[in-house]
Amino acid sequence: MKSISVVIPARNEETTIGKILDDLNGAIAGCPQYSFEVIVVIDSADDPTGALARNKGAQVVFNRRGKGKGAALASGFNKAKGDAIIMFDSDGSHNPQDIGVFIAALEKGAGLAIGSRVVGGSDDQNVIRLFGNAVFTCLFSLLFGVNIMDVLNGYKAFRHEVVAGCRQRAKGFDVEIEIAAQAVRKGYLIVEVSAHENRRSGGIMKSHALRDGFQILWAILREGSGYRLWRLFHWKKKSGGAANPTPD
Ligand SMILES: Nc1nc2c(ncn2[C@@H]2O[C@H](COP(=O)(O)OP(=O)(O)OP(=O)(O)O)[C@@H](O)[C@H]2O)c(=O)[nH]1
Ligand SMILES: [Mg+2]
Repeated sequence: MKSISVVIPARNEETTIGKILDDLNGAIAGCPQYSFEVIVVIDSADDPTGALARNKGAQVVFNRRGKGKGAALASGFNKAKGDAIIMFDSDGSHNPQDIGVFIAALEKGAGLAIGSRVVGGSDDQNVIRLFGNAVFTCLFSLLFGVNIMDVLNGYKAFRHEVVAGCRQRAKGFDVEIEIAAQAVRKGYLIVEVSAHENRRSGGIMKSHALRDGFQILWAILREGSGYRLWRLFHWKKKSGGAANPTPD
């Protein structure tokens, strides 16, 4: 792995973007063995976040796929040239100095590294979020046969191939499910690394517990049932179509 793209979705984050990019540029300077590109994805030319990001040396990309974090990330992935991609929020929730830990996990063989707030802690959880995250992560783990603790965390790093050739359907926060599902389907190892989540340092929350909760649940059921059917089909093909193959 030589090059890394950091993709940052940002909608009306003008109060936070400058400091975040300063801190991120500092962290990047600590990883001289890699070449980095920083891509900030905004939705409209009226959003001052774009000009501020450009001033800090970031490449600014317009999301033309419709409103939402998932749509913005897909626009960024489309432009990303790195061997690996790091998803990074623009509200101060994620600590730039953690990028080294994510990169190390990929270098050790993971296809997808997810920041775990269960291990790293969070200043931004409440009962609804904790409960929702626990239920959705359990359901995802059951359907996909993996053992993870925090599938919804937006701090993720993955090999570019995880999203290559995939149609990114998720428009909103269901993107977290789609990316993890793609990694499982393509057979990549998923690991979790410790990552602390800060409270957003300015601006306004873009997520909505009920609306995004339903969207996430639907994505888990849709992707999970598709994956189970795919597994069944491949297993049947391998076993010559026998419903209950008996050992020789
Ligand atoms: N370009 C773009 N970015 C978005 C959109 N929706 C969310 N984002 C970004 O996605 C990231 C996560 O959104 P947040 O509002 O922080 O969601 P959250 O973490 O659930 O909410 P907080 O508790 O307020 O941090 C932020 O960097 C947002 O700016 C969108 O429609 N377009
Ligand atoms: Mg946030």
